[in-house]
Amino acid sequence: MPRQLQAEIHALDWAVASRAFPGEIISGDHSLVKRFAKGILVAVVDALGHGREAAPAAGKAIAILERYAHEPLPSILQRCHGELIGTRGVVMSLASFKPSDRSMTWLGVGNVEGVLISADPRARPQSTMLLTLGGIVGGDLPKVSPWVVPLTRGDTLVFSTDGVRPGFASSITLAESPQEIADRVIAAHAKETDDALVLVVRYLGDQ
Ligand SMILES: [Mn+2]
Repeated sequence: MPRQLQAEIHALDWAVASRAFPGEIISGDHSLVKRFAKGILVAVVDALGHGREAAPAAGKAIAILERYAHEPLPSILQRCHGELIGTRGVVMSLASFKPSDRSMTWLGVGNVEGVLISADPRARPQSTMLLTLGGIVGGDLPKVSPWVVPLTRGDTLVFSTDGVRPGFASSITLAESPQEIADRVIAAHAKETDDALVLVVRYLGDQ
C-alpha cells in the first residue's frame, strides 16, 4: 500500500452510538464516515420527525454525502439541498478531515451539535462549539460558510443530534476511546422523546 494512502486510512479513530425513539426500531438519525483520495468526510444527519417516517430522507442525504464526499462542503450541502426538496428535509453537520494539512473543515445547518475537544492541555478554550445556522436542508437553507480549524494529534470531534441532551461536553475526557465516549453519552444523555445519535472522531495525525 502506498505510504500516503496508509497514513490517511490510519488518520482517524471513530465510533458511533445510537438509539431509536423508545419503542421504534428504525431511526431517522444517520451518520457517515467516508474516505476519499485526499481526506475523510464525516457527517451526522437528523431527518425532521423521527423513526420510520424520517428514515428515507436521512438515507437519501447519506447517499449523496457518500457519493460527493470529495467535494468542498458548500458544494456537498447544495447537492443535498437540491435532492431533498420535496422530502421532509434534514438538519446536518459535516466535517472534512485533510490529514495532509492537519486540518478539518466543518459546517452545519440546523441543530446537530458539534464540539471539538482539544488534546493540547494548554489550548484555551479547551473545546470549541460548531456554529450552526438554523434552517433545513431541502427546505429553508441558510447561507453558511465552512470553517477551517488546525488539528493536533488526539483532538476529538463529537457530533450529536438533538435527541441527546446538550451539556455533556465537559464530562468528556480524552482518556476514553471514541467508542467509550459515544456509548457513555448515549447511555447518560439520550432523551426519551426522539431518536438519538452520537458520532465521535479522534484525529490520530499522520503516522
Ligand atoms: Mn432529532
